[in-house]
Amino acid sequence: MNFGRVFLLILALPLSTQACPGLEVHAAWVREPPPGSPGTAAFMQLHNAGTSPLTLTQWHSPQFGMTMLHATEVIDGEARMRAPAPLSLPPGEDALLAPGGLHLMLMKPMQSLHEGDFVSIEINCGPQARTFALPVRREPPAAP
Ligand SMILES: [Cu+2]
Repeated sequence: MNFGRVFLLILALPLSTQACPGLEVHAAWVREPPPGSPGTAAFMQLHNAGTSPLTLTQWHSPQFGMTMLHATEVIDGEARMRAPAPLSLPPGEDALLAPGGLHLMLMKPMQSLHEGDFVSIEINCGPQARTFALPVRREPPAAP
């Protein structure tokens, strides 16, 4: 049994359950920001275990001044980031936020963060939001 994975799944359980029915967050982590860094990024696998489509419209963390979903694109050999449309998650579908692709940009940290700390992330599905606690790590969690 892989206790590391079980630990992560437990940590990613929602702190509130009213909104975004069926929304699951797996293998989530926030990259430990280098000292003096203006920001960092969060990665996760999102899953809609519900029976209705979910649209993730806004992202917020009380520990950062600015939080936004980003997509990385390589244009003329240069990686650029842009804000994608709100993320649609049909029932049974997954969306992967991973280094080099979709990611949650976390800018203007309010405090220093180190491996073992947690970042609170609110995900809005329409007017309501669910909050998840994401662990800060230096390296990605091992693949499941
Ligand atoms: Cu970005």
